[in-house]
Amino acid sequence: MKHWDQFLAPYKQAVEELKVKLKGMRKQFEQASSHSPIEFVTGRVKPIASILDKANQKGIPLDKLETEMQDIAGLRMMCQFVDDIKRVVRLLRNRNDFEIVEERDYISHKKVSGYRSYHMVICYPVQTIDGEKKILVEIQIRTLAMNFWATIEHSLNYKYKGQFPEDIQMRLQRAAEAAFRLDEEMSLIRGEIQEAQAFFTKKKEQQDK
Ligand code: 0O2
Repeated sequence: MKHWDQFLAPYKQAVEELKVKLKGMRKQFEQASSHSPIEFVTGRVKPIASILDKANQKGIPLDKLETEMQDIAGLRMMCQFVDDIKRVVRLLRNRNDFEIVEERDYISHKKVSGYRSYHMVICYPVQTIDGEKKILVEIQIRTLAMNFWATIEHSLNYKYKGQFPEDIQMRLQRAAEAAFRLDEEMSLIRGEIQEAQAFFTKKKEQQDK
């Protein structure tokens, strides 16, 4: 267990640091009184049991985890609109506190399961008492609708271990299509929504003064 604590420590540090940094981007948009493409940010270090399961499934030797398992440290950035995702991706590409190693666009190319999300794998330098350590971190960028679907599907996947009964499989496919249409509908009234949100933010600021 001591070994795992030591192994996971830089991953925990990377997640904590990146949560502050990525949440900070949202704050900056708020301070500039402009629409934030980031709704909220979450982060986690993969539980040891999930690391072992995934290593087993994918045939990754435990001494190769650092280089071959890209999502031990994971961040999620949720956006209101599909177009916000592109904006967030551009913002991340412009940063110079990490390097982008890989990008996977499961929005233009959704997975067979119906999963949609934009994945970015970055190499993030963590400063430790033994010097700099570079850590792979996966950032998943998705809309609230994509996140809703993925969260539900993930819990069902856990229950059925990927072997969904036919009716559940069909419902999940339909739910994925509904989430896609929801994103499309929201994009069409984006201007209207943002105007209303800006109005309420201003009103709240005036009340707080
Ligand atoms: P957890 O519990 O989220 O950590 P693979 O795992 O083979 O699909 P790979 O190469 O690891 O693929 O990379 P990928 O697909 O870019 O990222 C894997 C992560 O994306 C998953 O982590 C999920 O978080 C998410 N994901 C990918 N496909 C799906 C899907 O069909 N449904 C849902 N709900 N999430 C998905 P883990 O390790 O599976 O789990």
